[in-house]
Amino acid sequence: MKTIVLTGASGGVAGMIRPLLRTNYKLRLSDRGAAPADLGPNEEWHQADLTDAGAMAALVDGADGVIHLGGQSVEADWETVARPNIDGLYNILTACHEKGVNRFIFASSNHAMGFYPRRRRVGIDQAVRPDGLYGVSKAFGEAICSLFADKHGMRCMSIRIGNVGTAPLDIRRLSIWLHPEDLVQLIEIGLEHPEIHHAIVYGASHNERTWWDNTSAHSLGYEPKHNAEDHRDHALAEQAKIPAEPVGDLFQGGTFTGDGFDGDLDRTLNARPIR
Ligand code: 15L
Repeated sequence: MKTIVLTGASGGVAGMIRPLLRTNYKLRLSDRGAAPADLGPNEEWHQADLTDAGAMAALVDGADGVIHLGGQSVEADWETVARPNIDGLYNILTACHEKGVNRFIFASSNHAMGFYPRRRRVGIDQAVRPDGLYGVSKAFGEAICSLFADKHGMRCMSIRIGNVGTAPLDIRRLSIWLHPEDLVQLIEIGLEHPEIHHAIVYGASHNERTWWDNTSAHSLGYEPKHNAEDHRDHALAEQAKIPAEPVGDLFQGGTFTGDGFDGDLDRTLNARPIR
């Protein structure tokens, strides 16, 4: 069995995918916080902070790959975002390079592209349009994974995750939802596919209302099993409880785009595509 490091292991997404991953891999779980209460078979615990380069070197030593969910997972001030998501990501990638760990799965986010209007279909060939400092850190993450693939021969996958859960939470999530089983399928492609260099894929299930062209994932064999539309009534009922948002409802990134917005709404919405 391969040994795979999972960062952010005490978080919500990790909690949903660990039971599926540990049937196929020996997991080395890591987080800066407390260990998950439900450690299972094939799981061992290593408390470590991404900002500690020495701890990252020890963490990845002897592993076959890394699933990097760790770091700041929502919008925050620059210091809070940059320490784990910029410096920390650099630390763990450098540790992988030094220790010969060749596979790296990066949890990117839809928020790297959040300022694309909902009416636009986007793929992996358009320029990034981050919707906050968190989104900027995810665009940086994709760039540094590309660098480590090109310059150091690593095999990386950046998954632009939509929203992970057992059901979509609102109308926006009907377009971007990702069932944990489909996320695990993408991760296993990233860990195993022989031809990956740096793949950018969308972390989305088979959603009828998708805004994303996920050809890059499908060409690697991704066949999502879940469809947000099967949970349509639940999502629409939840949406009815949420107030309308003049900015957030127009863009793919939702509330992240309206947070602190004092720009030119018409220009942001109608800007000519860069490509
Ligand atoms: C993300 O990237 C966040 O980590 C998650 O908490 C959600 O906000 C998600 O995006 C989303 O866009 O729904």
